[in-house]
Amino acid sequence: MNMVAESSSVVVLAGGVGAARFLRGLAQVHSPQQTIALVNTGDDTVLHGLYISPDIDTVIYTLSEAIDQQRGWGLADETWRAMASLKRYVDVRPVGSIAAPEWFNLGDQDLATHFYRTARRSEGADASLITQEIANAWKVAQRIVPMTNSDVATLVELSQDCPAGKAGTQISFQEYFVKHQHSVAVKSVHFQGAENAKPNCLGELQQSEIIVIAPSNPIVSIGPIRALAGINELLSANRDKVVAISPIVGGRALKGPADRMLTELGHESSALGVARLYATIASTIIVDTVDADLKDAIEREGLRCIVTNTVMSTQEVAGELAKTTLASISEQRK
Ligand code: FO1
Repeated sequence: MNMVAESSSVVVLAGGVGAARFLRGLAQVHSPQQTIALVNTGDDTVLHGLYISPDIDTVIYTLSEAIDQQRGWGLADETWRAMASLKRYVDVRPVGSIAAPEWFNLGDQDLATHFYRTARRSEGADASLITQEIANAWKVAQRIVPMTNSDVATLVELSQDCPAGKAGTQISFQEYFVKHQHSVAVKSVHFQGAENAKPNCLGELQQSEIIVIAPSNPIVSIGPIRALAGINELLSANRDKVVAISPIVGGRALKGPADRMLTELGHESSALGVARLYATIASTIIVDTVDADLKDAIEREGLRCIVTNTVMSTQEVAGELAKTTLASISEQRK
């Protein structure tokens, strides 16, 4: 296999769990010092006055082998005593108060990360620096960078009246995902603040040998990164070195609501639907073996299609997928 030189830089556009598993595989086959993960922060939220950055923390905890494998978020061997104590306040909080939000679970050890991020923000440190410090604390060698240092919020518009609110109401991503268990129908998604937010790593993206779009939700994980000023144009102009991995396998998302969300927003919930979303910004897409029959249709959309095992149930599969991903672009160059 024609591998990418260890000295070449690779930038991975990343969401949460799928991206984190891919990055762990990439660490087996490519120098961590030459790898940058540019991570979605549209899911970020403030609860209890604490700044919480779920995708960043999922990536860092996964790369340091501290993640709870079963849940895919938070820390292994976690305890929940602070959450249990919070319940005492639920009965006394005034109507309309956002105090004691017991629907979002923050583990006792995980809380330390949110304390640290919040305290450093209050001292004026920016998101890139704080993320670097947290990654250093967890001994992560890959460079983990938030997509921007500005606040961007992914908002989900409800398509019908439901327990989350009236049709047309916009709710935050975490209310959609965790509070309402992504069970409410979506009309549109908006990335508040993205148009004025300066993206991080524009130079690194331009200079990198390869850009990988991780197997993350194309709408709410990769969408916010694409919405930042200049990113989509940069990807289009560098399409030859962009390779995407489909997060949809056999028509279904392995985790989260990507399949339903694609359908609700008028796209096809399949690797072909994902290929269409990425056709202008990626020259190559990697799809799972169960979707081998979609290869011809995908190639008619103008992308090269590579078929391999994308379900990262073991570290070995993740390493092989990373190897195939890097080789897909270097082979194209030959
Ligand atoms: N996901 C849940 O489904 N329920 C939770 O209570 C929850 C808490 C949580 C706390 C910290 C953190 O970093 C992530 C957390 N997640 C939780 C996961 C997270 O909200 C989503 O998986 C991502 O935002 C989607 O990428």
